[in-house]
Amino acid sequence: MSEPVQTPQTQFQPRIFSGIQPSGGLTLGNYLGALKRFVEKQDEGIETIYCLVDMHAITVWQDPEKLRQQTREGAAAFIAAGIDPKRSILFNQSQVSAHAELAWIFNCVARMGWMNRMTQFKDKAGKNAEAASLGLYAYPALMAADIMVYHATMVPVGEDQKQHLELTRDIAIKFNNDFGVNFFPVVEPLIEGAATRVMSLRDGTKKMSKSDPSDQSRINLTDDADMIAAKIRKAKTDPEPLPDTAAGLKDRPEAKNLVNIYAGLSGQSVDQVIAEYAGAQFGTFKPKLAELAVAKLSPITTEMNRLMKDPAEIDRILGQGADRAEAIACPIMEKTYEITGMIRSRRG
Ligand code: AQP
Repeated sequence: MSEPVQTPQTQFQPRIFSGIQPSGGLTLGNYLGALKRFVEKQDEGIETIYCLVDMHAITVWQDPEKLRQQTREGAAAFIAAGIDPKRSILFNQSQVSAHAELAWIFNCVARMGWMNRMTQFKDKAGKNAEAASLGLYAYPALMAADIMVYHATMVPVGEDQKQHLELTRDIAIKFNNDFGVNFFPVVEPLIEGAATRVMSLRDGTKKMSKSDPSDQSRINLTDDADMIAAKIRKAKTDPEPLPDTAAGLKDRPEAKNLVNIYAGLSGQSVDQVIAEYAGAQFGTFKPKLAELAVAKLSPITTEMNRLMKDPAEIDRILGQGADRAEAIACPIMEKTYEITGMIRSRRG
């Protein structure tokens, strides 16, 4: 990528931004890789801005009525998992138009060569890239805008988003260099915990994903206790017992995934889980994992179901969050227009 000159990053206050696409029901992967971290960061007292990125979701086809439902369900999941809309800003992306405005400017900063290297586009577009939407290709520039429009300095994400965050840094640095300013911060990805990449329950080499055609491949935050237990019972494994050391999980993707999930849910390290279950058969380990998953996820599911009974209240929370988000984004967007040479004579 570019070989930018980095400008000193002294004047930016710590601020966290992250988002989740309402492109389906949220999964255990979204929970462990993102949502659980979002709550921890809020509870650490850092300023936190969280977003249901509906504009990202439409980079692949979304039925409009389902998209609305999934956005509300996503908001309910955030709140049920512990996001407090008073302490964090919680909203849906399309209500703050500055995201799309900055994305256009970043489309003009990012280079085709950079975008061509994005592996998520290759994975999602598949063999027929010609038929993919232009939005799917430009997705990382919108993601960079989501973060930079708040001058966010840290972004908690799962492992799969690392490359997009590197691109965000490149776009910010190129913008700063092109215009001779120190305006956009160089963001830090926060990829933390034992389960930064939760894999499919049917294939330990594939990411657990809300858009996987097989419902058996994932645990949804809306699954009840029986469904969670059944999915874990049927999860693909190998015939060997669990090893004595974490190193013994190498080349055993399905076993490694289940141990990582256990560690992520229990808050233990992988070494601690292995120490407890060394030599255990999956017939013993899987019911323990199911018990733990139900204990951790059931209260979230119950609370989500309660919140979903009042969609107007969810919409109100998202609207209030959007107002607060806009109050931060608007001055940054105005300054961006000024830096890039746009006349803004309609505003004071
Ligand atoms: N399997 C995963 N393990 C760990 N973290 C994950 N995340 C997603 N899947 C996993 C993290 O969740 C956040 C939100 O992701 P997203 O919904 O914006 O997009 P995604 O990464 O493309 O997630 P999906 O579930 O695979 O969505 P679809 O199927 O619609 O593409 C991010 O921080 C991501 O790292």
